[in-house]
Amino acid sequence: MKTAFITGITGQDGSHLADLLIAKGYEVHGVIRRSSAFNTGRIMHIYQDVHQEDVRLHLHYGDLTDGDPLMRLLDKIQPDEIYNLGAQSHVRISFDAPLYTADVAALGTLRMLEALRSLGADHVVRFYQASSSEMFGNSKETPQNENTPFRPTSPYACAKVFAFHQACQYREAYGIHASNGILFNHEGPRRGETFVTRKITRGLARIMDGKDQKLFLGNIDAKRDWGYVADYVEAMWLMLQQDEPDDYVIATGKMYSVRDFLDRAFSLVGRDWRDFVEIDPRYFRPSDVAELCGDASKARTKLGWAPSTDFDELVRIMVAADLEAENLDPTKYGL
Ligand code: NAP
Ligand code: G4F
Repeated sequence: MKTAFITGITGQDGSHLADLLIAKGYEVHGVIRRSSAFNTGRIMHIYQDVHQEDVRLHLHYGDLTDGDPLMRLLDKIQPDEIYNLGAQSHVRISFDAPLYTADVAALGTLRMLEALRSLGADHVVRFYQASSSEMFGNSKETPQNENTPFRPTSPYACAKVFAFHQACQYREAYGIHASNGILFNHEGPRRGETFVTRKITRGLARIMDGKDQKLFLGNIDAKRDWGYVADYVEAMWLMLQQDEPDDYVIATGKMYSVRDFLDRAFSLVGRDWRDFVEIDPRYFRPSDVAELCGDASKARTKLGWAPSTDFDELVRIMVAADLEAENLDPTKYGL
């Protein structure tokens, strides 16, 4: 049985990756942070309907800002694969908390790589680094691929560029099997409520339920390449199954604006978003990435990876899930 170690297991991607690895027969260890509120809601279902002796999910308290305990954990668990997904992952918030964002996303990655290196050469571990399309910033090239230069435009993106290069450097200097997944935006019903797609589908469901009258958004002209999260965690796993470590863009190759997302989501329930959406300057960023679109040809060829879910289906899945969460019946709208 293989053993995996996941930072960020309580987040959107970490929870889907845990589902995938458990289904593949792995024993999964995850780092969780102490929180004043319950923060394991996305992974609790893994414990349901299984006998205690069958539980292959183990949670450990830790933090990417605190390196020594991470080192001790890795030494104790001796994982075969490490997925470093933990981060302050909100781009807008990284402008308010730049040092903290860098501490977690940039130095946190370095702490993980040092912890891995301390395991010694006799223990071969494969390392996945959660790199981001945000690193391309306002790129001069469209679509972006593995050779496109980075032009980061936020503290978050700068931190991720540092982490990307650190993973490459440990690969070259120490022969570590470290791969970067340069993932474009990926979404689903477990997406954090303050990212724009989920904010829209949750806001729409609350409007339909009569709880809210308005939805306040920022730059709705921004364009992103949005995919479905389950496809993207499969790509992470595929990268660590390769004999050689490498870096891969993971994307759908199709770009839509926030306006397009609004159009699609509201029309599914027979509403016009213009009647409900107001622009609020609070949600604008000091600098924003106008558009991102990825070219995942390398992943297609080398990993055999392809996205399974298109934009319309992604919006449908998210709207249906948020209607259900509000105890509204999605089938009433044919969803
Ligand atoms: P997310 O939902 O925001 O989850 C982030 C995870 O990191 C959570 O488990 C969070 O714990 C944990 N975390 C935050 N600060 C930490 C710290 N100081 N120490 C340890 N753990 C910490 O993000 P996601 O969407 O799943 O994304 C996963 C990773 O992929 C992130 O690194 C993100 O930057 C990157 N990424 C995401 C996308 C995307 O479209 N989703 C695209 C490219 C790259 P709590 O639950 O306790 O907050
Ligand atoms: O949903 P977003 O916050 O995602 P963003 O900034 O693209 O970052 C996400 O994807 C990255 C991959 O490229 C990840 F690395 C990162 O961790 C995160 O998962 O915003 C998308 C766009 C932006 O241009 C933003 O300005 O939507 C625009 N937007 C418009 N109104 C809004 C809002 N974004 C948010 N969060 N909230 C709004 O009200």
